[in-house]
Amino acid sequence: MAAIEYKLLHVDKQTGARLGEVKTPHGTFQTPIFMPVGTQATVKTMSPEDLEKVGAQIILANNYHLWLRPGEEIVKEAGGLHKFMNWNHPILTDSGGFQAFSLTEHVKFNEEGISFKSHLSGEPLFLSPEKAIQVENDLGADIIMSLDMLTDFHNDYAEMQKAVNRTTRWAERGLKAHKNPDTQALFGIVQGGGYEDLRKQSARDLVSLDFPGYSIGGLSVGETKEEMNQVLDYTVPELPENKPRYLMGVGTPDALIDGVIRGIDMFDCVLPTRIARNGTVMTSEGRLVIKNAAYARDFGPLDKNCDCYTCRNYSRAYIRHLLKAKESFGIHLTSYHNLYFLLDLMKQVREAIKNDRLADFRAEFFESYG
Ligand code: PRF
Ligand code: ZN
Repeated sequence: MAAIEYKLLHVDKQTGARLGEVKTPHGTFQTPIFMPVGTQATVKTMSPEDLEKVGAQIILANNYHLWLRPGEEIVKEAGGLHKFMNWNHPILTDSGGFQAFSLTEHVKFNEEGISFKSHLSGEPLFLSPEKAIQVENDLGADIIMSLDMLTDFHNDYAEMQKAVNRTTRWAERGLKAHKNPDTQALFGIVQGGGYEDLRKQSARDLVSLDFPGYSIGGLSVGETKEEMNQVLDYTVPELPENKPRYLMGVGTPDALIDGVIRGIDMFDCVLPTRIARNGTVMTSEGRLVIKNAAYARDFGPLDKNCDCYTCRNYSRAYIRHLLKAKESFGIHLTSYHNLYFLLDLMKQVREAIKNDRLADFRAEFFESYG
Protein backbone atom coordinates (compact mmCIF):
# COMPACT_ATOMS: atom_id res chain seq x y z
CA MET A 1 0.00 0.00 0.00
CA ALA A 2 1.15 3.54 -0.73
CA ALA A 3 2.11 5.71 2.24
CA ILE A 4 -0.08 8.62 1.14
CA GLU A 5 -3.26 9.08 -0.83
CA TYR A 6 -4.10 12.28 -2.72
CA LYS A 7 -7.73 13.10 -3.35
CA LEU A 8 -8.61 15.90 -5.80
CA LEU A 9 -11.82 17.45 -4.46
CA HIS A 10 -12.49 20.42 -6.73
CA VAL A 11 -10.91 22.47 -9.51
CA ASP A 12 -11.52 26.25 -9.43
CA LYS A 13 -13.44 27.30 -12.53
CA GLN A 14 -11.72 30.71 -12.67
CA THR A 15 -8.08 29.57 -12.48
CA GLY A 16 -7.77 25.78 -12.54
CA ALA A 17 -6.38 25.74 -8.98
CA ARG A 18 -6.83 22.46 -7.09
CA LEU A 19 -8.60 21.80 -3.81
CA GLY A 20 -7.61 18.44 -2.38
CA GLU A 21 -6.46 16.43 0.58
CA VAL A 22 -3.54 14.17 1.37
CA LYS A 23 -4.01 11.24 3.71
CA THR A 24 -0.85 10.20 5.58
CA PRO A 25 -0.09 7.71 8.38
CA HIS A 26 -0.36 10.66 10.84
CA GLY A 27 -3.60 12.15 9.56
CA THR A 28 -4.98 14.06 6.61
CA PHE A 29 -4.05 17.59 5.51
CA GLN A 30 -6.01 19.92 3.23
CA THR A 31 -4.41 21.30 0.08
CA PRO A 32 -3.31 23.84 -0.98
CA ILE A 33 -1.35 24.09 2.26
CA PHE A 34 1.51 26.08 3.75
CA MET A 35 3.92 24.04 5.91
CA PRO A 36 5.74 25.86 8.74
CA VAL A 37 9.45 25.04 8.91
CA GLY A 38 10.85 23.31 12.00
CA THR A 39 14.43 22.79 10.88
CA GLN A 40 15.69 21.49 14.23
CA ALA A 41 12.53 19.52 15.08
CA THR A 42 10.92 22.67 16.44
CA VAL A 43 9.21 25.57 14.71
CA LYS A 44 11.15 28.33 16.47
CA THR A 45 9.30 29.69 19.56
CA MET A 46 6.17 27.60 18.84
CA SER A 47 4.98 24.63 20.92
CA PRO A 48 3.09 21.87 19.08
CA GLU A 49 -0.05 23.14 20.83
CA ASP A 50 0.58 26.63 19.43
CA LEU A 51 1.06 25.09 15.98
CA GLU A 52 -2.32 23.39 16.21
CA LYS A 53 -3.88 26.69 17.29
CA VAL A 54 -2.47 28.64 14.32
CA GLY A 55 -3.91 25.96 12.04
CA ALA A 56 -0.75 24.05 11.03
CA GLN A 57 -1.62 20.65 9.58
CA ILE A 58 1.82 19.48 8.48
CA ILE A 59 5.27 20.80 9.34
CA LEU A 60 8.74 20.44 7.89
CA ALA A 61 11.92 19.23 9.52
CA ASN A 62 15.39 18.95 8.08
CA ASN A 63 17.46 15.89 7.50
CA TYR A 64 20.76 17.74 7.35
CA HIS A 65 20.39 19.41 10.75
CA LEU A 66 18.99 16.36 12.55
CA TRP A 67 21.63 14.07 11.05
CA LEU A 68 24.34 16.36 12.49
CA ARG A 69 22.56 16.99 15.78
CA PRO A 70 21.28 15.08 17.72
CA GLY A 71 21.91 12.34 15.12
CA GLU A 72 19.20 10.23 13.48
CA GLU A 73 19.92 7.24 15.71
CA ILE A 74 18.82 9.22 18.79
CA VAL A 75 15.60 10.31 17.08
CA LYS A 76 15.00 6.72 16.03
CA GLU A 77 15.61 5.51 19.58
CA ALA A 78 13.07 8.09 20.82
CA GLY A 79 10.48 6.40 18.58
CA GLY A 80 10.84 8.69 15.55
CA LEU A 81 10.42 12.41 14.92
CA HIS A 82 6.70 12.56 15.78
CA LYS A 83 7.28 11.17 19.27
CA PHE A 84 10.61 12.95 19.77
CA MET A 85 9.07 16.40 19.19
CA ASN A 86 5.51 15.60 20.36
CA TRP A 87 3.84 16.41 17.01
CA ASN A 88 1.28 13.77 16.21
CA HIS A 89 0.38 15.13 12.76
CA PRO A 90 2.07 14.85 9.36
CA ILE A 91 5.76 15.77 8.99
CA LEU A 92 7.85 16.22 5.85
CA THR A 93 11.65 16.13 5.80
CA ASP A 94 13.86 17.76 3.18
CA SER A 95 16.80 15.60 2.14
CA GLY A 96 19.58 17.99 3.17
CA GLY A 97 21.39 18.75 -0.07
CA PHE A 98 19.98 22.27 -0.23
CA GLN A 99 21.11 22.99 3.34
CA ALA A 100 24.57 21.49 2.78
CA PHE A 101 24.82 23.71 -0.27
CA SER A 102 23.67 26.90 1.43
CA LEU A 103 25.17 26.51 4.93
CA THR A 104 28.56 24.93 4.48
CA GLU A 105 31.86 25.65 2.80
CA HIS A 106 34.01 23.52 0.51
CA VAL A 107 30.96 21.88 -1.07
CA LYS A 108 31.88 19.41 -3.80
CA PHE A 109 29.48 17.43 -5.92
CA ASN A 110 30.30 14.23 -7.75
CA GLU A 111 28.25 11.34 -9.07
CA GLU A 112 28.42 9.56 -5.71
CA GLY A 113 27.07 12.47 -3.67
CA ILE A 114 27.93 15.74 -1.91
CA SER A 115 31.00 16.30 0.26
CA PHE A 116 31.26 19.31 2.54
CA LYS A 117 32.31 20.38 6.03
CA SER A 118 29.83 20.41 8.91
CA HIS A 119 28.72 23.98 9.70
CA LEU A 120 28.81 22.98 13.39
CA SER A 121 32.16 21.20 13.83
CA GLY A 122 34.03 21.64 10.55
CA GLU A 123 34.22 17.85 10.30
CA PRO A 124 34.21 16.52 6.71
CA LEU A 125 30.92 14.86 5.77
CA PHE A 126 29.53 13.00 2.80
CA LEU A 127 25.87 12.84 1.83
CA SER A 128 24.89 10.30 -0.83
CA PRO A 129 21.36 9.69 -2.10
CA GLU A 130 21.33 6.43 -0.10
CA LYS A 131 22.59 8.11 3.09
CA ALA A 132 19.95 10.83 2.79
CA ILE A 133 17.22 8.19 2.57
CA GLN A 134 18.65 6.15 5.44
CA VAL A 135 18.57 9.24 7.68
CA GLU A 136 15.04 10.08 6.52
CA ASN A 137 13.94 6.48 7.15
CA ASP A 138 15.32 6.70 10.70
CA LEU A 139 13.65 10.08 11.36
CA GLY A 140 10.34 8.63 10.15
CA ALA A 141 8.55 11.61 8.54
CA ASP A 142 5.41 10.88 6.50
CA ILE A 143 6.79 12.53 3.37
CA ILE A 144 10.49 12.50 2.49
CA MET A 145 12.60 14.00 -0.30
CA SER A 146 15.20 12.54 -2.63
CA LEU A 147 18.66 14.06 -2.64
CA ASP A 148 18.81 16.54 -5.49
CA MET A 149 21.60 18.42 -7.20
CA LEU A 150 21.52 22.14 -6.55
CA THR A 151 22.34 24.68 -9.21
CA ASP A 152 22.04 28.39 -9.86
CA PHE A 153 18.90 29.37 -11.74
CA HIS A 154 21.05 31.00 -14.41
CA ASN A 155 23.65 28.23 -14.83
CA ASP A 156 24.59 27.57 -18.42
CA TYR A 157 22.65 24.95 -20.30
CA ALA A 158 25.29 22.20 -20.27
CA GLU A 159 25.77 22.51 -16.49
CA MET A 160 22.04 22.47 -15.91
CA GLN A 161 21.56 19.43 -18.09
CA LYS A 162 24.18 17.53 -16.09
CA ALA A 163 22.49 18.55 -12.83
CA VAL A 164 19.07 17.47 -14.06
CA ASN A 165 20.29 14.06 -15.20
CA ARG A 166 22.20 13.51 -11.99
CA THR A 167 19.14 14.51 -9.94
CA THR A 168 17.13 11.84 -11.77
CA ARG A 169 19.82 9.19 -11.17
CA TRP A 170 19.95 10.19 -7.49
CA ALA A 171 16.15 10.00 -7.25
CA GLU A 172 16.29 6.48 -8.70
CA ARG A 173 19.02 5.46 -6.24
CA GLY A 174 16.92 6.92 -3.41
CA LEU A 175 13.92 4.91 -4.52
CA LYS A 176 15.99 1.71 -4.40
CA ALA A 177 17.42 2.54 -0.97
CA HIS A 178 14.02 3.47 0.55
CA LYS A 179 13.08 0.92 3.23
CA ASN A 180 9.58 2.14 4.21
CA PRO A 181 7.54 2.87 1.06
CA ASP A 182 4.35 1.80 2.90
CA THR A 183 4.70 4.41 5.64
CA GLN A 184 6.86 7.16 4.12
CA ALA A 185 6.12 8.74 0.73
CA LEU A 186 9.29 9.59 -1.20
CA PHE A 187 9.01 12.56 -3.59
CA GLY A 188 11.25 13.20 -6.60
CA ILE A 189 12.46 16.79 -7.11
CA VAL A 190 12.19 18.51 -10.49
CA GLN A 191 15.14 20.77 -11.36
CA GLY A 192 16.22 22.50 -14.57
CA GLY A 193 16.47 26.23 -13.76
CA GLY A 194 14.80 28.40 -16.35
CA TYR A 195 15.21 26.00 -19.29
CA GLU A 196 11.85 24.80 -20.51
CA ASP A 197 13.07 21.61 -22.18
CA LEU A 198 15.17 20.61 -19.16
CA ARG A 199 12.33 21.23 -16.71
CA LYS A 200 10.01 19.14 -18.85
CA GLN A 201 12.57 16.40 -19.25
CA SER A 202 13.26 16.41 -15.50
CA ALA A 203 9.53 16.12 -14.77
CA ARG A 204 8.96 13.36 -17.35
CA ASP A 205 11.95 11.29 -16.21
CA LEU A 206 10.83 11.49 -12.58
CA VAL A 207 7.20 10.75 -13.48
CA SER A 208 8.34 7.59 -15.28
CA LEU A 209 9.88 6.45 -11.98
CA ASP A 210 6.38 6.73 -10.44
CA PHE A 211 6.90 8.67 -7.19
CA PRO A 212 3.91 9.19 -4.88
CA GLY A 213 4.41 12.98 -5.24
CA TYR A 214 6.62 15.56 -6.94
CA SER A 215 8.53 18.57 -5.70
CA ILE A 216 9.65 21.51 -7.76
CA GLY A 217 13.06 22.72 -6.60
CA GLY A 218 15.53 25.34 -7.77
CA LEU A 219 13.02 28.20 -7.56
CA SER A 220 12.87 31.25 -5.29
CA VAL A 221 16.66 31.37 -5.55
CA GLY A 222 17.03 34.87 -6.98
CA GLU A 223 15.03 34.68 -10.22
CA THR A 224 12.17 37.13 -10.83
CA LYS A 225 8.53 36.37 -9.99
CA GLU A 226 7.77 36.29 -13.71
CA GLU A 227 10.53 33.72 -14.28
CA MET A 228 9.21 31.53 -11.46
CA ASN A 229 5.64 31.69 -12.76
CA GLN A 230 6.81 30.85 -16.27
CA VAL A 231 8.66 27.77 -15.01
CA LEU A 232 5.51 26.65 -13.18
CA ASP A 233 3.40 27.30 -16.29
CA TYR A 234 5.33 24.75 -18.34
CA THR A 235 6.43 22.33 -15.60
CA VAL A 236 3.24 21.61 -13.62
CA PRO A 237 1.29 20.27 -16.65
CA GLU A 238 3.94 17.51 -16.93
CA LEU A 239 3.01 16.20 -13.46
CA PRO A 240 0.24 13.64 -12.91
CA GLU A 241 -3.13 14.90 -11.69
CA ASN A 242 -3.51 12.24 -9.03
CA LYS A 243 -0.36 13.10 -7.04
CA PRO A 244 0.50 16.10 -4.83
CA ARG A 245 2.87 18.82 -6.09
CA TYR A 246 5.16 20.67 -3.72
CA LEU A 247 6.91 23.96 -4.50
CA MET A 248 9.98 24.08 -2.24
CA GLY A 249 11.01 27.14 -0.23
CA VAL A 250 8.30 29.53 -1.37
CA GLY A 251 6.27 31.55 1.15
CA THR A 252 5.43 35.12 0.17
CA PRO A 253 1.66 35.67 -0.12
CA ASP A 254 1.87 36.55 -3.82
CA ALA A 255 4.02 33.53 -4.70
CA LEU A 256 1.66 31.25 -2.75
CA ILE A 257 -1.43 32.49 -4.55
CA ASP A 258 0.27 32.49 -7.95
CA GLY A 259 1.64 28.98 -7.30
CA VAL A 260 -1.80 27.67 -6.31
CA ILE A 261 -3.25 29.17 -9.50
CA ARG A 262 -0.63 27.18 -11.43
CA GLY A 263 -1.58 23.90 -9.77
CA ILE A 264 0.73 23.70 -6.73
CA ASP A 265 -0.62 21.94 -3.61
CA MET A 266 2.12 22.33 -0.97
CA PHE A 267 4.55 25.09 0.04
CA ASP A 268 7.08 25.67 2.82
CA CYS A 269 9.23 28.63 3.75
CA VAL A 270 11.21 30.00 6.72
CA LEU A 271 9.99 33.48 5.77
CA PRO A 272 7.13 34.00 8.27
CA THR A 273 9.16 32.84 11.26
CA ARG A 274 12.45 34.38 10.12
CA ILE A 275 11.04 37.87 9.52
CA ALA A 276 9.07 37.58 12.78
CA ARG A 277 12.36 37.25 14.66
CA ASN A 278 13.65 40.52 13.27
CA GLY A 279 10.38 42.30 13.93
CA THR A 280 8.57 42.22 10.60
CA VAL A 281 4.94 41.13 10.46
CA MET A 282 2.64 40.32 7.57
CA THR A 283 -0.74 42.01 7.72
CA SER A 284 -3.76 42.31 5.46
CA GLU A 285 -2.32 45.72 4.47
CA GLY A 286 1.17 44.45 3.69
CA ARG A 287 4.39 44.05 5.67
CA LEU A 288 5.05 46.17 8.71
CA VAL A 289 8.34 46.70 10.61
CA ILE A 290 7.02 46.78 14.13
CA LYS A 291 10.27 48.07 15.68
CA ASN A 292 9.81 51.40 13.93
CA ALA A 293 9.36 54.43 16.19
CA ALA A 294 5.99 55.10 14.54
CA TYR A 295 4.48 52.24 16.58
CA ALA A 296 5.77 53.31 20.03
CA ARG A 297 2.31 54.62 21.03
CA ASP A 298 0.20 52.48 18.72
CA PHE A 299 -2.11 50.55 21.02
CA GLY A 300 -3.96 48.75 18.24
CA PRO A 301 -3.28 45.14 17.17
CA LEU A 302 -0.67 44.07 14.59
CA ASP A 303 -3.50 43.52 12.10
CA LYS A 304 -7.01 44.84 12.74
CA ASN A 305 -8.43 42.07 10.54
CA CYS A 306 -6.64 39.23 12.37
CA ASP A 307 -8.14 37.26 15.23
CA CYS A 308 -5.07 35.32 16.31
CA TYR A 309 -4.04 35.13 19.96
CA THR A 310 -1.44 37.87 19.45
CA CYS A 311 -3.86 40.29 17.81
CA ARG A 312 -6.66 39.60 20.29
CA ASN A 313 -4.48 40.35 23.31
CA TYR A 314 -1.46 42.56 22.60
CA SER A 315 -0.77 45.95 21.05
CA ARG A 316 1.82 47.04 18.50
CA ALA A 317 3.33 49.27 21.20
CA TYR A 318 3.74 46.35 23.64
CA ILE A 319 5.19 44.02 21.02
CA ARG A 320 7.56 46.75 19.83
CA HIS A 321 8.69 47.22 23.44
CA LEU A 322 9.34 43.48 23.89
CA LEU A 323 11.36 43.30 20.68
CA LYS A 324 13.40 46.40 21.53
CA ALA A 325 14.11 44.91 24.98
CA LYS A 326 15.05 41.59 23.34
CA GLU A 327 12.44 39.72 25.35
CA SER A 328 11.80 36.27 23.85
CA PHE A 329 8.01 36.59 24.33
CA GLY A 330 8.10 39.29 21.64
CA ILE A 331 9.37 36.94 18.92
CA HIS A 332 6.91 34.31 20.06
CA LEU A 333 4.05 36.77 19.52
CA THR A 334 5.26 37.89 16.07
CA SER A 335 6.01 34.30 14.96
CA TYR A 336 2.57 33.21 16.14
CA HIS A 337 0.87 36.00 14.20
CA ASN A 338 2.85 35.51 10.97
CA LEU A 339 2.15 31.77 10.88
CA TYR A 340 -1.52 32.36 11.64
CA PHE A 341 -1.64 34.96 8.87
CA LEU A 342 -0.19 32.64 6.18
CA LEU A 343 -2.16 29.59 7.29
CA ASP A 344 -5.34 31.66 7.36
CA LEU A 345 -4.52 33.02 3.90
CA MET A 346 -4.30 29.44 2.62
CA LYS A 347 -7.60 28.61 4.31
CA GLN A 348 -9.21 31.54 2.47
CA VAL A 349 -7.57 30.34 -0.76
CA ARG A 350 -9.11 26.87 -0.26
CA GLU A 351 -12.52 28.46 0.39
CA ALA A 352 -12.15 30.59 -2.77
CA ILE A 353 -11.33 27.48 -4.85
CA LYS A 354 -14.35 25.70 -3.44
CA ASN A 355 -16.51 28.66 -4.54
CA ASP A 356 -14.89 29.00 -7.98
CA ARG A 357 -13.65 32.51 -7.24
CA LEU A 358 -9.87 32.36 -6.77
CA ALA A 359 -9.16 35.03 -9.42
CA ASP A 360 -11.57 37.40 -7.64
CA PHE A 361 -10.02 36.54 -4.28
CA ARG A 362 -6.54 37.26 -5.64
CA ALA A 363 -7.62 40.70 -6.88
CA GLU A 364 -9.32 41.53 -3.55
CA PHE A 365 -6.32 40.38 -1.52
CA PHE A 366 -3.83 42.49 -3.46
CA GLU A 367 -6.12 45.52 -3.44
CA SER A 368 -5.36 45.74 0.26
CA TYR A 369 -1.99 43.87 0.62
CA GLY A 370 -0.36 46.02 -2.07
N1 PRF B 1 15.89 21.39 -3.24
C1 PRF B 1 15.74 20.91 -1.96
N2 PRF B 1 15.25 21.67 -0.97
C2 PRF B 1 14.92 22.95 -1.24
C3 PRF B 1 15.08 23.50 -2.52
C4 PRF B 1 15.58 22.70 -3.60
O1 PRF B 1 15.73 23.09 -4.75
C5 PRF B 1 14.64 24.84 -2.43
C6 PRF B 1 14.62 25.84 -3.50
N3 PRF B 1 13.78 26.92 -3.26
C7 PRF B 1 14.24 25.04 -1.10
N4 PRF B 1 14.43 23.90 -0.40
N5 PRF B 1 16.06 19.65 -1.71
ZN1 ZN C 1 -2.64 38.19 14.35
